[in-house]
Amino acid sequence: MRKLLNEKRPIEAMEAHSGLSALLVHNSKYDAVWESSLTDSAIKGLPDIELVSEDSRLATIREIRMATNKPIIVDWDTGGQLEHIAHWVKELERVGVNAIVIEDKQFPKKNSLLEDASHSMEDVDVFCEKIKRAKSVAKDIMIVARIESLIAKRSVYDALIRADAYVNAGADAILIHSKEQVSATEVLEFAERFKENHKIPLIAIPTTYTLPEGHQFDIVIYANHMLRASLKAMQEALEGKAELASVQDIFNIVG
Ligand code: SPV
Ligand code: MG
Repeated sequence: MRKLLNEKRPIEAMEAHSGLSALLVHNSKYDAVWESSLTDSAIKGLPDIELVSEDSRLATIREIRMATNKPIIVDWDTGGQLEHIAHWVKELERVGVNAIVIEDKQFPKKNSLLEDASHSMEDVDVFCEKIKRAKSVAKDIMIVARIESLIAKRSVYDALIRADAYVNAGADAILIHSKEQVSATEVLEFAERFKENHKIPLIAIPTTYTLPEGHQFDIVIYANHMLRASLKAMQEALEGKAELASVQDIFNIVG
């Protein structure tokens, strides 16, 4: 991941939620895999509320690691309890994860894109302690601090204050999340001001907005596209409308 960041900007990461979807991403133009809490929950028929167990998440991550040697960025939600975070960072690094993202909401978080959800932000000092504990055991795995100020309807200023604190706590990269519709105004303003003071990589998840050419983000995550594509295809198949892949297409991918 760190090597790739020296070679290419922006890195583009595509979501995968299974061995099969990871094989498809492996054979695509995308540089890295995003292992999403939303899609890893949805594929099990569950809401994205930190309900899927860590062991279950790890099993999916292992499937993905078997399918591709591209970098894997894992969405580890809030990171859970402060006392547990070091354990999970070691475990994720052991299974071959390249970057772990933890977000500054309180456990159990709700999905950031959920309409009308209220979100409780974590105390800045508590979140900094999570970053420090994660960093204290990380060897090569990157620790990414994800800022949810804009999701929680706080200001760009609040996000910038948090970013300073998280960089000082040792974060290797910052992810600024937003669900601004269509225009990317607030993340672009954040990026411009963040880049004035910090050199570490900056990450965006443009699900509800589009980034313009020449943006300053170092990693761009397409967070749910493989699951959304397969959901639509499955619904169309049930309505008798879909053009199905052949069984040979499956053999061609998995052998
Ligand atoms: C995910 O893919 O699980 C994410 C991104 O965390 S979002 O769904 O936009 O919160
Ligand atoms: Mg998530």
